[in-house]
Order: sequence, then C-alpha cells, then structure tokens
Amino acid sequence: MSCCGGSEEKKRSRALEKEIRRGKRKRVPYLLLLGAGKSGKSTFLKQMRILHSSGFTQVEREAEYRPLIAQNVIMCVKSLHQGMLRLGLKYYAVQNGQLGEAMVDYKPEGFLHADLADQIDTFWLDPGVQECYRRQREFGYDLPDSTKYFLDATRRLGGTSYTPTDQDIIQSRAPTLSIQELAFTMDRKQIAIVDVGGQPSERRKWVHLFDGVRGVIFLTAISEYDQVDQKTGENLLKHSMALMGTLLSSPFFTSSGFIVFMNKMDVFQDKISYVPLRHYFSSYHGPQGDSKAAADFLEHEFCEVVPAGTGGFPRRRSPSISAAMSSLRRGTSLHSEQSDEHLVYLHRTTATNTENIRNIFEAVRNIILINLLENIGVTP
Ligand SMILES: Nc1nc2c(ncn2[C@@H]2O[C@H](COP(=O)(O)OP(=O)(O)O)[C@@H](O)[C@H]2O)c(=O)[nH]1
Ligand SMILES: [Mg+2]
Repeated sequence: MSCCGGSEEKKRSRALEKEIRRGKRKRVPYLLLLGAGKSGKSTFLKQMRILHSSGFTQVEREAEYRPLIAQNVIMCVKSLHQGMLRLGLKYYAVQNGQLGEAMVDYKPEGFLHADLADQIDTFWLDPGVQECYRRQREFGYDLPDSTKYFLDATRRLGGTSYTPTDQDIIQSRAPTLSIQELAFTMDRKQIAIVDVGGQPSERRKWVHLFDGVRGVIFLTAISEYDQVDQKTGENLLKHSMALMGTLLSSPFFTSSGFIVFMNKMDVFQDKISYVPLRHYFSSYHGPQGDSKAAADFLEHEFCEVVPAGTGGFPRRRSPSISAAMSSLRRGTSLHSEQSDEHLVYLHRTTATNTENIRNIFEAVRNIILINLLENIGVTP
C-alpha cells in the first residue's frame, strides 16, 4: 500500500479491480471501507496496518511519507494565509505575511528545509495566525484536519534526518485515488480490507465491488455536523446519513454485516462545546455543549435512515430506544441471536487514536468472524 497514488500503485490498483470484476474476489473474505471523502477510511486502514500487519518500512517512511508530510505542512500554511486574507486579519510580524505569500506557489522537494521549518514555526505562533486558526469556521473549514498537529511540531519535521513516526503517518493526508487493499491474518484466517476511495469521482467504482462483499465498515465524520459541501451547500453529515441509507437499500448488502463508525469523536467533543448542534439539527432539544447527549442524538438519526425493509435495528426498536442504543453502542444488536437478517452495528471512534482503534476492532472482531467467515462456509 502506498499513500501518494504513484504509477506502481495505480498498476496494482487496476489489477485488483480486474480481479474483483472477474469475480475472483468472491471467495476471499473481505471487508469494504465506505464513506464520504475525509471520513477516515485511509486512516483506519493505516491503523490496521500498524496493529495487524507489518507496519511501515523505513523506505516508505522516508521516500513516501517524508515528502507527503512536507507537502501537508506547506498546505497548512497556504490555507492559513488564505484564511488571513479572507478574514482581513493582520499579521503581527510582517515577515510572517511574507512567508504566507511565498508559500502560495511553493512546492517542497522531498523534505522540509530546516530553516523553512523554523520560519513556519514562527508563522504559526503569530497571534494573527492563531486567531485565524480559532476562527476557521468563518472561512469554511478549509484547513487540513491535522493543521495543529503538524504546525505544533514543525521544527521536529524539518531536515533530512527526520523520519516520520507512526503517528505522523496517521496524521498525514493524501486523497485516495485508487483502490487500496490490506490483507492480514486474524485468528489464523486471511482477511482483506479494501478502501475504494471516497472522492465523488471514485464512487462509480464501488458498485461492482458490492457483489460478494461480506462486510462493510461505513465511516462518517460526525464532527462535520456544522459543515457544508462548498459546491452544493448540502450539510455534510446529513449527506453522509443519506449515503448510508442508500447503501443499506442496495440489494448487494442483504447478506453482509454492516458496521458504522461515527468517527472524529475527538473533534466532535471539542466542537460541540462552542458550536450548538441545534443550529444544524433543529430537532435536537438536548442540553447545549453536552457531547454525550449530542452523540446519542446523532446515533439515533443514523438509525432513522436505516431502511425499514433491511432488517436490523429500526424494525426492532421496542422495547426501548435507549436499550437499543446502548446495545448498538456495545457492538451488539437486539435479538441478533434470533435472526439471520443482517444487522447494523454502531461504534464511536477516533481513527487517529491507535489505542481506540485497537479496542474498537476487538469489539467488532466477533461480528467480522461470524458474518464474514461463516457466510462463506469457513468455520471460525
Ligand atoms: N482528529 C481526527 N482526525 C482524523 C480522524 N480520522 C481521520 N482524521 C484525519 O482526517 C483526514 C482525512 O482522513 P482520511 O483517512 O484521509 O479520510 P478518507 O478520505 O476517508 O480516506 C486525515 O488528515 C486524518 O488524519 C479522527 O478520528 N480524528
Ligand atoms: Mg482515503
């Protein structure tokens, strides 16, 4: 697996697609990662690689991730500079504004020069830039998610002796332009996880992958409750809910396990303290600033879009919503042992947190083993 969409990777991806199209994949138990762009699919796959596979090699760290992280850092500076202009904010020190301007057309060559890293550190600490960061909502959340993570650490990231750590790799971002697959062994069984990319142009690729899939992990960034699509103006979280409903209505999923990760809980918990949920979901009447109540509500909204004919949660809502909710949260589902219908499982996740993903994956392990392996006639 590679992060940057190079030609080798594209070749592998095309070969994989062909194999899937021809139906060869049907006998291989695999989980499909689905969800809108930036919901955390690639991040989850990287965590799986760290937790269940061989991790990242030194060559990948230096040849792929060091240049990518340099690009990510420059992108953070560019986005902040654009934010400064849009908000009409003034730099405290003139040279910081000059640096912002100089970065607009700058392309790093493989690594971040140590002296540039120092200048970026000074740029980031400029009180004007800090205000811009705090007010990012006002210019449409154009900042990369990992802005604070990288800019707090810029000095460490400079120079040719810098080797990206696992956490740096987790925080780095490259749009997934081709199909990515990670195969690993779980309880002595081979399993593959496939990420098809969430960019709109990639979605046409999903359809032929549905056939024969044994399980889906659908990721949604619940921290996007106040964000809109820059082109359509549609609320991103509502869009994600609708997408999940559409996927669950698809006949391709009648025999697959479906696990929803309400992701970016860390961002959500922070944001909910100052951005009221009610402004974007008018039927929310819970306490303002209460992240648990707000997440419970959104979990319920997700359950609402599960089509009634699909089986699973909504048709089994009695005896009480809260019992059902807590049961879903634990990764089990009501009456699951009495039914062979496929059920929807919900978990709250922070994909950038390796420990959190380790625990969640433990929790979904049983669902995966039962739904994936038994369905294809393999005894777990
Ligand atoms: N803070 C935070 N950032 C996250 C989380 N999950 C993903 N990200 C970041 O969000 C960005 C987009 O994630 P990515 O996995 O590339 O999304 P994808 O488009 O669905 O593959 C990356 O910079 C990740 O580091 C999370 O739970 N918390
Ligand atoms: Mg991706």
